[in-house]
This record gives sequence, structure tokens and C-alpha cells, in this order.
Amino acid sequence: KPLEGADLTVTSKEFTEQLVLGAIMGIAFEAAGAEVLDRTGIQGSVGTRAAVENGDADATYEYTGTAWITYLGNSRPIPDPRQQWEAVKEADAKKGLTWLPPARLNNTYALAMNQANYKKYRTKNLSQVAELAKSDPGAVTLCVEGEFANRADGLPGLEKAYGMSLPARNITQMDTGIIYTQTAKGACTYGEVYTTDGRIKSMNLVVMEDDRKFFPNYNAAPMVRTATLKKWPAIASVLDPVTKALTNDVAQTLNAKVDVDGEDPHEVALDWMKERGFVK
Ligand code: PBE
Repeated sequence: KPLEGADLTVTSKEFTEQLVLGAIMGIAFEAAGAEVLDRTGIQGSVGTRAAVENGDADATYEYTGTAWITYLGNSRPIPDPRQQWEAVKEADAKKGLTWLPPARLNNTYALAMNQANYKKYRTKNLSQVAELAKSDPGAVTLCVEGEFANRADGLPGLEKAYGMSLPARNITQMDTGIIYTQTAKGACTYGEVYTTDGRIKSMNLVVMEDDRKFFPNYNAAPMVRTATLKKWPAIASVLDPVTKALTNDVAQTLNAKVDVDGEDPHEVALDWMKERGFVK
């Protein structure tokens, strides 16, 4: 087995898709003969990145746009997903991190609303949301996470890009899981969602189009410590077929099994790895 004798630590952020992707990565390493330590479920993007940078973990599935804007401090996304990945790969090579080829899975931020609010306000895209905020300032209330409220590729950037300036009282911060139920109930007109989340469909939410293309591409790709990869180059060929199988449809289906059906993220990951023949 290509990773026989390797001790590898896998990490992830705390939300469902990350827990599933972290489990998938760990299962792939184990199937290739490695001993795996599971350090998934770290609070927030910055802490997860730090765990890999400082050697607390060897690898994680990270999103290209998150690295480009939040970690590397760029302000303009690169529209082509492949070129965005290449730019991140090149910049992070100097930081001892190697980006392996990306998945088609692109989990972007979006604003979404329930059906009743959609019938009332009829907004389809973020430009129309910005217009509504001007004509009827009380109408645009947001449920968002703390991380989104503070990231350059989150609310501050979005307000700038769409010429919108919401009063603080219109914005309520909460955990990502709560956002979906609050948005479905109409407690906020718009909730900050992840487009691959299974609850958009199950709660019948309407997603606003990012018509100015403010959000970058967020393709998931393995981000691995270069030192670890030098020692165990087979990591690349072990992860490649798995990453290739990760699409938005797969992510939505697996995320829904956890968030809608209440299954365990590790079980969901293992079932999928078996179904696709990555483990026996
Ligand atoms: N995202 C959407 C965020 C959360 C989900 C990929 C832009 C991130 O983890 O960076």
C-alpha cells in the first residue's frame, strides 16, 4: 500500500461539508495504508489554515477563493476557476503549502430568502437586493455568521461591490445552522447560505444571483504541507481520483444526509467512499 507507515493528521473547519470532506480525506489515507489522526472540526477558517501551516495537521480540503482573498489578502478574484487555483498554488508554495488539483465542487456564499418573502419582494439578484435596501431600508434584514460579517469576501466586500450600506440593526449574527431555520421562518429577509448546503433545497429557499460576480470561485482542493508531501508523494495520487469525484451535486447530497436526515458525517463519507469504490 502506497502510504504504509505514514502517520497523517487531517483537519477541517466545523461545518458539515468540511466534516464530510475531512472524513473523506482521512478514509482515503487509511485505505492507502496510513495511520490517521482526526483533527477535523476546528472553529473558523483562520484557525484551520493555521493548523496546517504550523504542523498541527498535514492536510485539509480548502477552498481556492478563501485562500486567495482571506489568507493571501488579494481583493480581486480571478474569474477562471483553474487560473484561480493556479494563482493560489503559486502563492502558497512560498508558505510551505502545496495545493493539489481542485474539485469541480464550488461552494460559494450566497444570500437566500424564504418563499413568502420572495413573493413579497421579488428580488432575484443582489443588485435588486441593493435597490430594495435603498427604497425600503427596513426590508433588507440579514442573518449572517460572524466570519461572513468580517471577511473581505463576505459582507463588507459585498456591500461595497453592490453600493449597499445596511444599518447595524438590520444585521444579526448567528451560527450557520441557525441561519437556515431563521431564514426559513422569515426572521430575517435574507440569510447567508453556502450554495452546496442541503438545506437550501429541503427548506425551499430562493438563492439570489451574484450578478456582479463579487464572490470568487471556491473550488475545494487538498491543501497539504509541502514537507509531508515530500515524504509521502503518494498522497497526490491517492487523493486525485477522490477529488475528481467531488461535484456540487455530490456535496449537496452528502451535506443533506447530515443536515436534513441527521446522519453522522463520518458514516456519510464512508458510505460514499464505498459506493464509489475508493474503499472496499
Ligand atoms: N465558503 C462557503 C466558506 C464557507 C462556505 C467556502 C466560502 C469557507 O469555508 O471559506
